[in-house]
Amino acid sequence: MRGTVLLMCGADVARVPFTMEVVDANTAAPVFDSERYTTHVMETLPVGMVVGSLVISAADADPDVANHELSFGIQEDSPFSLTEPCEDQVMCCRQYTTQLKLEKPLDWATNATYQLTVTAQDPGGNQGQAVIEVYVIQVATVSHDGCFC
Ligand SMILES: [Ca+2]
Ligand SMILES: [Ca+2]
Repeated sequence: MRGTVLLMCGADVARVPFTMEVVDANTAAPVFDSERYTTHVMETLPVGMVVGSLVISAADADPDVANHELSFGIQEDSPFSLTEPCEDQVMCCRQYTTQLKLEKPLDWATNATYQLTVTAQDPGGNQGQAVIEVYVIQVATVSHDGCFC
């Protein structure tokens, strides 16, 4: 913002131009595009692969990168991790996206569903939360003795 300020001292008057810079404060918290995500994963998905069917995204309305850069995390112990966030400009906000990545083999017989709490956090510690439900799809395999399990 630019303007002119009028300085008066007795009969002397001076016009002094000024420029005012408005600095962004960290006033916005991350918001996910959905409170709940659901995805299905084959139990044979190789470790290291990304669950391609699911994209998790959150946005922070603060314009300054020091106030809107988001990091993601999963609260529970699970066979999944999250990929490095990707940044995108969507409408007025910066949006960050991440995906689930498999870190340990899945076994439908041991655990057929996972409920994960995912958090998005800005550099100031403001947080948003969402839930991811992962349904493991059983894949019939034949063992050495010929039985399907
Ligand atoms: Ca702000
Ligand atoms: Ca923020």
